[in-house]
Amino acid sequence: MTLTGKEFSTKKMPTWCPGCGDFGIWAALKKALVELGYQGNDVAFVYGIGCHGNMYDTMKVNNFEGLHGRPLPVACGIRLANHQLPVFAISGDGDALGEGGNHFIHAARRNFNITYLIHDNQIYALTTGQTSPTTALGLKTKSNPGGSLDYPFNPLTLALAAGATFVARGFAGDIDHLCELIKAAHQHKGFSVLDILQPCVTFNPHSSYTFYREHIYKLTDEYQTNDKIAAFTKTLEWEMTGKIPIGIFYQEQKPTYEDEVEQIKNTPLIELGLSEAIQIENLMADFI
Ligand SMILES: Cc1ncc(C[n+]2csc(CCOP(=O)(O)OP(=O)(O)O)c2C)c(N)n1
Ligand code: SF4
Repeated sequence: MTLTGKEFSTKKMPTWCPGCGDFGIWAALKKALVELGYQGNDVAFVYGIGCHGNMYDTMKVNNFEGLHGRPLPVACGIRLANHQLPVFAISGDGDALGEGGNHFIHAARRNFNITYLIHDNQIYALTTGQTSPTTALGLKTKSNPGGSLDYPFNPLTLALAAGATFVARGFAGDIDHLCELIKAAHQHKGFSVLDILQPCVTFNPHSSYTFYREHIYKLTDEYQTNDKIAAFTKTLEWEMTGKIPIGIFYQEQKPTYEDEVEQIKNTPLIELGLSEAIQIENLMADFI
């Protein structure tokens, strides 16, 4: 494997712990950007707060680091302001599914054209190891020293139920495969969810590279990605059998939210003059 994408690196070195799965995601993402033919100014990235969000310092693209749990509202806003600008949103599992869970559901059902990468290390890592929505039942964490009492939920099943039009799972320890998934997710027109199994070597020994390598298998071409019922079943395979499929679970074509907004159908909002974008006189007439 050749690592590419130096043109997307800033001069700052990542602050992640040695061995962190975020390195694999970072490498796969830069490789994907090169292979998609982008330059840094062609794309916008939005991050939540967490170890995943620290990627902000290292990526030479249009960057915005929002609040914890809130990258999606910013990403949706960017798409509405300029739907010609491709947008990637970067979250952790806590960010996407805990504090940001509400945004996740509604961005999915509206089908915004956003590539959503969830660094799923099954822990709140930046805050040093508390239980997150995907933490395994019984895992001892800083917030549950006696073992987590919360049943974890499944980001892929939720994404399907909420209406995401592209649903996939990748592994930070397989950079080439992850790169292909990132490209496929990005080339999909609509809300693309890519849940990435990301070992946190410091705070989650349960979800290690070894554990994943022993349990993961790749979906093959025989698996049909257009059958939603089959996709639901496939997303449940891990909890039912212990085997962990990675690849594209589901994909469908639907109009995006941006496609349906009358005012920006032909021209992005940022290119409309104020008088074209807002007809304030007509609005004011209602009050006079
Ligand atoms: C609005 C808000 N709530 C909570 C926090 C505290 N906080 C910062 S990072 C974090 C957890 C991050 O976990 P996750 O999103 O899974 O990302 P990771 O660090 O694992 O990549 C929390 C709770 C915050 N900074 N802002
Ligand atoms: S704490 Fe975990 S997720 Fe954060 S940088 Fe270290 S290994 Fe990575």
